[in-house]
Amino acid sequence: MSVLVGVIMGSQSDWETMKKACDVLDELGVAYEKKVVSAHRTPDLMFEYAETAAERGLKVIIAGAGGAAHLPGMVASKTVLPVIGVPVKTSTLNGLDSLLSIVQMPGGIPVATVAIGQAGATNAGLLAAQILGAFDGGIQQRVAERRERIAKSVMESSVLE
Ligand code: RP5
Repeated sequence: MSVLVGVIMGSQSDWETMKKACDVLDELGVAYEKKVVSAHRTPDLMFEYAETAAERGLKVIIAGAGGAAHLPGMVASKTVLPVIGVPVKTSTLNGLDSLLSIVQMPGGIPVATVAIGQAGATNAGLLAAQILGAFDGGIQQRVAERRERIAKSVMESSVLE
């Protein structure tokens, strides 16, 4: 199975959050790779990763970072693949710093920004699968089935007394 999604993060400390994106991709049978790539600590690696991503066969990149979260935007500036940015929650500013760093891209270089923290990482995995699903009926079907399972579980577990 060829690797379609690159999941990158600025630090090992982001893994607890970014694991949620990988969990979804595992669940939906989407092949991915995962790697720590830091905009500030390993800038050359970041540029190399972004510049070679498309030729290596990746279709979507999920990039998570916290604080001065430049990774998603800088990667987006060096690839024409869609980039989904995950703002990692920080202890000092609760991830608002991460969110604003990622979402406020200048016109011309988009980053699809999801919510702060683990819910955002889950949605990043789902959004990547939905993008791929537009061209792959199997993936799209599995996304639809996942939604059906969620709806069923909500309806079965709602007890308001
Ligand atoms: C960012 O700085 C990373 O994405 C991480 O969220 C944050 C803190 O990194 P560590 O100091 O925990 O390695 O680049």
